[in-house]
Amino acid sequence: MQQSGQNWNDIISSLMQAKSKDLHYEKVLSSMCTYPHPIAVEAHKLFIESNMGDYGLFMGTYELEQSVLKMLGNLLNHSHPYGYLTTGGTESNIQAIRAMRNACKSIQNPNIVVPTSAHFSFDKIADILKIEVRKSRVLSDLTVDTDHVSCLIDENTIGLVGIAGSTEFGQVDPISKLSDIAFEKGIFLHVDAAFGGFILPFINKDLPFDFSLPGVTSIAIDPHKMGMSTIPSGALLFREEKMMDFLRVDTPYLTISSQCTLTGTRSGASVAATYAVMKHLGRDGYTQMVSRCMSLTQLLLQEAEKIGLHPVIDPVMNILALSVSQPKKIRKELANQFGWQVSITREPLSIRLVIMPHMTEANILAFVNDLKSVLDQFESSENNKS
Ligand code: 0PR
Repeated sequence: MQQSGQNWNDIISSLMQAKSKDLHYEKVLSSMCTYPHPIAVEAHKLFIESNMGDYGLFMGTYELEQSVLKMLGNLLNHSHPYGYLTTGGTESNIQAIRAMRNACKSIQNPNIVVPTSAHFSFDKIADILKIEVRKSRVLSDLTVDTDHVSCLIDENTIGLVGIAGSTEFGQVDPISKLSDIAFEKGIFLHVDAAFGGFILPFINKDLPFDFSLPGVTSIAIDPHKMGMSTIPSGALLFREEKMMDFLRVDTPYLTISSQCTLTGTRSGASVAATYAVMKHLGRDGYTQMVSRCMSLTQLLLQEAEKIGLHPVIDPVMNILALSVSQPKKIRKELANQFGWQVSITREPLSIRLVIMPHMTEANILAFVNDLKSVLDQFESSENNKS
C-alpha cells in the first residue's frame, strides 16, 4: 500500500480500467448468475453497512430476513421454515450436511449418498466435514438411479441428497422417490435446488421437489441465481427447528448469544436485496421472467436442430446441452473468434448453454450463426485433411 491516499478520480479510473477487462453478461452462456434486478441493487446499497453476524445491532435487517424466509417457505410449501440467508449454494449445502452429521454424533464413520451429477460443493463437504460422500450413478436421462441409491445405503448412511436443477444439465432427480426412501429409512434428505428453486415453482411441470414431500428435511435455494438478487445471496431452509440447534455455537460477546451460520460477519445488504426483489417481482414477475428464459431455450434448441445439432436431454429448465464431437475446441473458437462464453459438461461431453435473463432473441440467433460458422470451419478442415 502506498503512503499517501489517492484521490477518487485516480481510483475510479483504475477501477474502470479493471472493469473494462470483465466480460459483459450479454455474451455469457456459461453462468448461472446474471445482472441483478435494479431494485435489488438499490436495496443492497441502502443496507451496505448492515452485518447479520451480530444482528442484535441490525434488528430491522433481521426482520427482513425473517420475511424472506417466510416468502421462500411459501414458495417451497412450508408455512414456517427455519434457516437463514447464506452466501450461496456451497454454504447452504455444507451447513445442511453439517447439521445432519451433528444430529447423528453416535455414528462413527457417517456417509451420505449424492448423485454423480451433484455440484462440486459436495467434494468440498467430504473434505471439510470428513464425511464419506458416496456417489450414485445416474440413468440415461441423467436423473439419479434410485435403485443404486438404495444399494449404497448402509447402517452408517445419515442422509441422501437430491438435485432439483443439476448444474450441468438442469435435470431434476426423482425427489419424491428419494423422499420415500429417506422417510422409510429414517434418514435425512437434503434437496439442492440452488438453481431450480427459483424455476420449478414457476413452470407447469410435475416435478415435486419441496417440503410437500414428507422426507425432504432441508432445501438450498439461491436468490443470486434465478432469484435476480445480488451476490452473495443463498438460502438454507430446514423443515424442523431442531436442525438449527445442531449448527449453534455460543457467541458470548455479541448482542446475540449464539450463531447457527457458517460465516461470522454476514451481508445484510444481500438480505435487503433479496427481500426487495422478491416483493417487487412477486409470483407473477418470476413466472414471466422464467417463461421468457424457457421460450428462449426452446428457440435456441430449434435453431440448433436446424444446423443438425441435438440436445443431450430435452431441456427441463433453461439449460441446453448440445452433443457435439469436439466440445473443447468449439468452446475455444467460440470465445476466440466471437467472444461467446460457453461451458462443457463432463459426462456425456457436450457444450452447455445456460439461458439466463440477460439473453435476448437477437443474441440467441447471433450465437447459433457463430456456432454454425465454427462447425463449418471444422468440417472444411476435416475435408481438407481427407
Ligand atoms: N448447487 C448447484 C446445483 C449449483 O449449480 C451451484 C453452483 C451450487 C450448488 C453452488 O452455488 P454457489 O456457487 O453459489 O456456492 N452452480 C454454478 C457452477 O458452479 C455457479 C456458477 C455461477 C458458476 C456463475 C459460474 C458462473 O459464472 O457452475
